[in-house]
Parts: sequence; C-alpha cells; structure tokens
Amino acid sequence: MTTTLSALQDWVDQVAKLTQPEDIHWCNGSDAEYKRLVNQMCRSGDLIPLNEDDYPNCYLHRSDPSDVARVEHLTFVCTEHEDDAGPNNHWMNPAEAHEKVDALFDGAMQGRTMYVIPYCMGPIDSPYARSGVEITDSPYVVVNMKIMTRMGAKALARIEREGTFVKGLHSIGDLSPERRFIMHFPEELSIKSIGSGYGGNALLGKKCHALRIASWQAREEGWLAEHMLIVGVESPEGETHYLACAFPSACGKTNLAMLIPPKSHPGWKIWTLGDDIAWLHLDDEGQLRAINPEAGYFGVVPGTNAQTNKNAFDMIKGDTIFTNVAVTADNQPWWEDKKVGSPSTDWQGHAFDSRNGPAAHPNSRFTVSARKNPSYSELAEAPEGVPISALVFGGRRKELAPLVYEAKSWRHGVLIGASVASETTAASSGAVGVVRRDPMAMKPFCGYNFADYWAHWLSFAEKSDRLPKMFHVNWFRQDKTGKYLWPGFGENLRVLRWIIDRCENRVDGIETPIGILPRLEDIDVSGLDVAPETMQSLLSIDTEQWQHEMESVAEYLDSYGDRLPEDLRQVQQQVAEALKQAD
Ligand code: GTP
Ligand code: SPV
Ligand code: MN
Repeated sequence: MTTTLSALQDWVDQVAKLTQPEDIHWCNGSDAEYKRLVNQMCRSGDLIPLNEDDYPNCYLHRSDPSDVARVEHLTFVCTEHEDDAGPNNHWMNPAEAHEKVDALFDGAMQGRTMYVIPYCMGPIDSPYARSGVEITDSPYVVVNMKIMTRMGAKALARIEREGTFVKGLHSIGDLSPERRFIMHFPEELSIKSIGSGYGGNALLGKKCHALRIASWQAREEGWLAEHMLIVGVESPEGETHYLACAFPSACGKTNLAMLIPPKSHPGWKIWTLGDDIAWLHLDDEGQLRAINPEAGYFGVVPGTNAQTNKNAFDMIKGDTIFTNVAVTADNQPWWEDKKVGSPSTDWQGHAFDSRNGPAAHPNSRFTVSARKNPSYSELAEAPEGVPISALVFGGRRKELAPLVYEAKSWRHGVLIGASVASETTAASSGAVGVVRRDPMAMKPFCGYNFADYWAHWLSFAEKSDRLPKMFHVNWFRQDKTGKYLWPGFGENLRVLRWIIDRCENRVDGIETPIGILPRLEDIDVSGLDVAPETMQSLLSIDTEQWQHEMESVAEYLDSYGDRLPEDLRQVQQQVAEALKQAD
C-alpha cells in the first residue's frame, strides 16, 4: 500500500530520507495486521501476554521508567508570533523548533521499521471528522492507534479524497528526557514528537491532534475542540439528555462517561459517547452538537473495581493493552484498589515490595475499544453527533467548590470554565496534589492563547440563542481527615438529575453570587449514607473564601494582559461585587 496523494507521498519520502528506517510499512488497519504486530512485540518483549484464561488477548507493556506520563514542560506550541501561543503554552519559534527536532530525527529510525498510519478522528463519514497521518517507529503506538482511532485503508481513502491531513511525526528516539520534545505547529497543521513512547506524547491523534491542533482549527472554523466526555442520561420515562463535561486529567471523565446507575435508580440508563474529547459544532438550528473524535479509551487503571466502575472493570478483561500495571503470581494484571488478588511483580518488572511505592504506576492505563463498553451508544457513530443539553466543568478540590452550581448566563459560564482550578494528578509528570488553574480542563491542551480561546467561547452567544446551560461540579470535597464527603461514581447520577431538571426548567434554584445552587431538597439523597449537615456544607458557599478565590481569579485573568476579553473581566467584577454585597 502507498498513496495516490502526492502531498502525502512526498512527506513520507522526506521523512524516510531524514530518519533512515530499514523498512516502511503502510498500516491498513486490519485485525490481521494488529495480530501480527502484537505477536512481533511479544517476541521482542515489548508486550507480555497476560493470563489467557481470565484476560484473553490482553497484554502488558512496561514503558521506560522515565517515560510514564505527559510532559508539559517539554510540550511546545510553535507559532510565528509568541503571543498567539499565549502565556498558557511553552513557545518556540517554528524555524528553531524544526531545526532542533530535525537534528534529533536525523537517522533516528535506523534499523527500525517506519509505520505510516492514516487515521480519521470521528466517524469516518462525518463532516465534523478530521484526518491525520502519524509516522512512527513504535509498533506499540500502531496497535494503540488501531484501538483509539479509525485507522487504515478507509481513513487513507478519505485523506486522498480531501487532500488535507494533519502531519504527525513521531519517534521514540533514545527515550532520554533530555532529548524529548512534543512540538506543535498549528499554522502548518503538523506535530513532531520525539523521545517518548507514552500516551498523549506518542499517540498523536489524541491530545496533540484532537485537542492542540484541532482547537486552533476550531477557532478558525467556528467550532470547539474540548477535553470533555460525552454522556447520554436516559430517565425511566425514556427521556434522554446528552451532557458534555470537562474535568482535568484523572478527575473522573471516564468514570462519569460510563456511570452505572445505583440500585436506588431503577430504570435509569447511561449511554457513553466519549470519555475524553468532544468536538462541538453548532448545527443550522443553532443547536450545539458533539462528536467523539476517538474510537477507544486510554483510561486510568488504578481505582477501577467492581464497585467503582463495574463496566470498565469487566470491559478490560479482554482485548486490552495494559501499560505499567503490576502482575499477580498467576499473571493477571493488578493495580491499587483492584480489590482482588495481590501483586507479585511491580510495574517496573521487579518483585513487589511495598517500600518501593505502589505496585501499579498511578498513571497506569488501559487501551480498549469503545465498542467493548456495555453502555456504548450507537450514536457514537452518528455523523451528525448528539445534541448537547448541558456543559459541565469541574475539578478536584478538597474545599471551596460546592458539589454543583449553575452559571447565570453563557458569559458567566465562560468565566466559571476559565476559573476552574484543580489539584494536579499523576497524568502529567511533576508534583501531584497542587491546586492550579486549569481553564476548561484545557491548560495542557489548548493550542493557542487562552485569552483568544475565551473570546472564541464568548462569541458563541452571538451565534445561537439556544446554547446549553453551563454548570460546575466537584466530586472531591474532603473532610479534615481526608475522607471524601460525597460518595461519587454511580451516585453522581443524583447530581446529573438536578442538572437535567434545571435544563428542563422543572426545578427552582437558589441565586448566590457565584451562581445558582440547588435547594437541599432537590438533590435526592434517599438511601445514601450522607449526613444532612454534610449535604448542607456541600451545597453552600463560604463568602469570605470565595472573595479570596475571586481575587485570585482576577489576578489570573490579568496575567493575560490586553488580549483578555473585556466581557470576561466585567463578569468577574460582577461576581466579586455580588460577594461584597453578600458579606
Ligand atoms: P484522563 O484519562 O487522565 O483524562 O482522566 P479522567 O478524567 O478520565 O479520570 P478517570 O475517570 O479515569 O478517574 C481518575 C481517578 O479518579 C480514578 O482513580 C477514579 O477511580 C477516580 N474517580 C473518578 N470518579 C470519581 C468520583 O466520583 N469520586 C471519587 N472519589 N473518585 C473518582
Ligand atoms: C490526560 O492526561 O488527560 C489523558 C492521558 O487523557 S494522555 O493521553 O496521556 O494525555
Ligand atoms: Mn484526558
């Protein structure tokens, strides 16, 4: 297989000349190709087959111990003007960036096979889908891309028809963090990533294309590329609402997207459309619609068990690639909070010793096809996507942020999104548990200046008068001893019900300076072991703490200087003023 598209053939030739691979393989995306690569990696030791009886077609990959998460400090947005990348990104001049990485790509694939992966992000026949080609020397990347995207012959046919595609060049290089760079060139619709074989650094369709490059394209073309799950909630009466929710990395998107209604909620159904990324477009009627550009889940393993997420727990019992989990004596994958079995070998392949830290890496992941999810929605294949009733922002915050509140308007919602703060997690290298601003959960993923991004968000108010309502949730409030105050997981459905009732104007709320909060009686807590005082504290605001928060938000927004939209500053001042009045 090669291509009739000369722009693609020329690029592949150029890359081959630079990187000097031993072989070139054009991926057709077939199951036979997947199997062949898996077998080859089992022979080379890149993959380890897991217990065939309990985990059929499941494999373990151990990444280099220095290469276990995204690397934000080595991720760059390379635009002609530094201001276009904004203070939210690391920037490098494009010419300098190309020179720097091309020197590392020089001869990088000697003795290796170069794989050419045509892929489509989104249903193959969707007008909202976009295509790309990733060139990589990692067979692990190829098999992950097969699960995570629509990869192969059909994607290539679409690319040849359209003539445009995002170019992603990847090599594992020598895996040295000193020679690791994840470079984005949004003006050229291209990506160059070297020195990492892990997740979002290496599977270029995901964060690099579907968020950083796509967010740039989305602004030019009038849509939104967001770090959001997409979920359908069906009531016993058969009414279905679709929600898109932006939570930072490792803050509960996969779990909410495949929520299992608790026993107290017979007749409720959850439909999963996507667990990480949503592409949002206004249709001709002004309705916001979402597609999931991905076809699989690259999900956090630790914490997954039969109680927290039985669907995920069962789904990953077959046809799954595990990265950096531990194994039991009988070769089953094992992770913290699995609740069954015990580890004998840790994620680095050493005999397990609890003094060396957790057995599975905290950012260990499963890669699995979305079709294996029992709550998979067939509408995930719908070219036109699903209509969105509510946009929900959230973060991981021990204190301050209530369980749920609603924005008073679209522009107030944009402020709430822009003000999101969350504790950092193991999904990115660096300190864990530090509260930082993570606007719209896009801090690591927005491919341009946040000030321009907020202006783009605000502009939707002029384009439609039937935009979804916006909300903020926080499942992670803790008491003084560090215990979570809200049970979370399946019980989060109780909060989604309030959100939907608000969208349908079925329930009143309480106006506060920060937004509309539920009346206590409107969150159904029947059968839950949560004290009324706890609910009271989860659903109230501390005016003084919020005044401090608003000062910090003002300071944060100011750091974007003149490019910050005036509207956003105004609505922030209105909230601050209302808090002052309430004091
Ligand atoms: P990325 O794939 O990194 O974008 O993460 P994500 O947002 O999909 O997060 P995920 O659903 O994988 O959850 C991350 C961690 O948070 C897991 O260890 C979960 O068990 C835990 N978690 C998810 N939902 C809840 C919840 O409602 N309450 C509590 N306490 N923990 C949760
Ligand atoms: C995230 O960090 O938000 C992820 C994992 O979804 S990765 O694909 O590695 O970016
Ligand atoms: Mn994510």
